[in-house]
Formats: sequence, structure tokens, C-alpha cells
Amino acid sequence: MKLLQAGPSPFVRKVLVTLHETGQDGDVEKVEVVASPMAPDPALIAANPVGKIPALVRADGPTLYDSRVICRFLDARAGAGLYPESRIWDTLTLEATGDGIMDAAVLIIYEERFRPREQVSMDWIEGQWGKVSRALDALNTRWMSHLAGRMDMGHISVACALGYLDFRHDARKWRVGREALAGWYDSFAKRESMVATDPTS
Ligand code: GSH
Repeated sequence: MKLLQAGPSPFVRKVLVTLHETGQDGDVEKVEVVASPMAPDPALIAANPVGKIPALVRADGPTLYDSRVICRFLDARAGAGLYPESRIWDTLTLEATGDGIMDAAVLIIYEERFRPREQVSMDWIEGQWGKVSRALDALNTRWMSHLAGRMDMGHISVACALGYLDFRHDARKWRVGREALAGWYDSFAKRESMVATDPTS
């Protein structure tokens, strides 16, 4: 299998952490591609018409995208139990919350990177940050008991989202006022899978 990836994408990191946690990292060749909304890599478009990473190219089946599909596939392949049936809707909603933080955090970077400076909208950027901020508040209040439990895909998604905030949006100081979530993340970030995929190292 080949994983199409690029730089410090938090969505790719979800897949990389899942590969580590399920003992499948050695089964996947990592292929760097350019993921740009304006000038996508032909190799990436051939694998995923939407032109986004991650995409998982398989020899024995169709290419898989996006990160939710790939992670679910890898979990099933390893029988790892990262989507426990007993709390599946909570796990999927928590995963969607982490992914939603990533979506908004990445779009802020795209607004700054790809738009001509005079067209950059601060209202739009703050609107995206509002999504991140509300999701962080929800995690810090409603989701701490789930996060304190056995690791599932919700934990991995949230951890990758928080790691991306540290990497790209450090100045926003997301930890302030969210001490429970910050404490959980500081402990989760010490896992071997997180250390091995840290975009800052
Ligand atoms: N929902 C997708 C997933 O979970 O995989 C989101 C993936 C995504 O947004 N990836 C970004 C990308 O490929 C990189 S972090 N952007 C290129 C583009 O938007 O054209």
C-alpha cells in the first residue's frame, strides 16, 4: 500500500498515528505529493479526484480517501478495536469534532497562504477560529470522561487536531481556560505514535 501524504497535514497524521498504534506502519510506503487547492499534484488527482491528502493506494482494491475512511479500513484490517461498537456514535462524533477543528485550522492557513494579501478576510479567519474555539470548549467540558477512557479513533483525531494547533496556531494559546483538555493532551502526546509523527521534529 502507498500513502499519499504531504508535510505536516493533521489528517495524514491521523493515519500515521493509526498505522503506529495498530502495528501496520511497515506495511505502507509513504509517497510525498503536493496538496494545493490551486495546483494539485497530477499523481494526487489520479488517486483522489478531490485532490486531497491522505489517500491510500492499494494493490488489492480501490484507492481509499479520506482520513476517516482510511483509518476505519486500517482498524478493520488489524482488528484493532479503535471503533468500539458499544460507544460507536460517541467515537464517530468525537472523531468528527477533531476533524472539524483540523478543517477550520487548515482553512485559516490556506486563507493566509493562497489568497492575495488584499483579499484576505479577517472576518472569515475569525469565523473559522470561532469553530475551533467552540469545539475546544466542548471537548474541555462534555468530552473529558470519554477522553479519559480507553483510546479509540476519537482520541487520535482530537490529539492530531491539538498537535496541529500547537504547530500552526500557537499564538492563539488554545490551552488557556481549557486546563482539563490541555492536561489530557500533554499526556497523550507522549505516546510513541505521537512522538514518532510530531510535525515539529
Ligand atoms: N476530510 C479530509 C480528510 O479527512 O482526509 C480532509 C483532508 C484535507 O483537507 N487535506 C488537506 C488537503 O489535501 C491537507 S491538510 N488540501 C488540499 C486541497 O484542499 O486542495
